[in-house]
Amino acid sequence: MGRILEIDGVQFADAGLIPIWEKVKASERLTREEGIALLESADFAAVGKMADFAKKRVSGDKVYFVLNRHVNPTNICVLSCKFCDFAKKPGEDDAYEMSIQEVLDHLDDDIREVHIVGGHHPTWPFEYYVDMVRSIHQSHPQVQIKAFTASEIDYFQRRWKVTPEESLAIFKEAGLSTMPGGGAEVFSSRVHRLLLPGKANADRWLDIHRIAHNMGIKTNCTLLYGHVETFDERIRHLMRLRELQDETGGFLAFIPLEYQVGMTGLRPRHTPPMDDLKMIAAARLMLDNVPYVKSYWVMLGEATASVGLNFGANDLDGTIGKERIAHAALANSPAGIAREKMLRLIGDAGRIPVERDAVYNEITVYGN
Ligand code: V47
Repeated sequence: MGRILEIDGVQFADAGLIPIWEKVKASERLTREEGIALLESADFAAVGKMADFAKKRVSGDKVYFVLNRHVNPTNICVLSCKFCDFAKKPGEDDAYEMSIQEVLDHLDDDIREVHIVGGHHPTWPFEYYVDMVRSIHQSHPQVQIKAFTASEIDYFQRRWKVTPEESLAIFKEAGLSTMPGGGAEVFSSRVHRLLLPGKANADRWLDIHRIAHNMGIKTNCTLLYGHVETFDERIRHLMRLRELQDETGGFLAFIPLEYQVGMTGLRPRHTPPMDDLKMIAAARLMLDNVPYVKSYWVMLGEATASVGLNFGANDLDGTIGKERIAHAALANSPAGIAREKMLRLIGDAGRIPVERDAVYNEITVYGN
């Protein structure tokens, strides 16, 4: 760092970023080394400017959000992922199971999307999940159902011998629209061995999303960062997502999930906001083929999430209601925020709020 250089409206304190800027302007794909350089650079303002430029090419000043509800039907889980504060064993204090009626009671006619992710329950039969999707679809036909991570779809095969092709066809027929991006964590086999033994690995997670995409089911993708992974492992993860997207085009959005430290003892403190912002920016710049990058306020907090809208993100997720996974890990964001607050957070970032549905059809463009 030394002299400030200005090139095409971006000021660089870190001259090492300038070749990356040339490639971004020319819409050339970034390499692994360049991805790592973005995360390592102390010049976070320049990293953000480049990502903002790339984002504007995709969606101008629009920032999307959806009126939605997160439902986590059970926290009982056969897995013991070391990063997770949400999962409980049967009989433990705070273990819970929701009936289908309780799931339905969480919904109302204002929302457009329901997001369903839960523990890998030891005994709930596969049919219970199908009934859940069907009941939601029948009672709230206007609500698009985004349900079950690839890890859950993998578990349905291990536990109930229903292949991903079979389960996804059944869920689709019952009313499922899209799949969430959870369960990917970090694709590195080192991290897998350390933190999530027994969970669907990278190849399996990607395979299940490939199957969904080939069946016409759009999905999201995630990275859980800020625990034991390295920058190199983060960028390799993004590159595997980019590769699958080149093949199928089935990913709608990428969500960088900031690890919530909770009580797991994995890390003493959460990722500093500047590093969260660089993570969003690096994702935008590496994932040149994924249209939406979320600034996930539940994990980032509202203030950082709003700033993230100037660092390459073009989606604030949704109003959410009662989220339990991050809050079990002591996230200090509110449990749900209203449409007015969404509009304010997007307005504060100087962007145009656009209410969307689950597959990014625009419902209302505000402020026009
Ligand atoms: O897969 C678990 C993560 C994910 C912690 O697709 C944790 O639109 C942080 O996938 N700190 C579930 N994260 C959430 C998820 C998601 C969220 C919002 C939108 C979408 C989407 C998907 O939560 C899990 C896991 O990676 N998780 N524990 C924790 N302590």
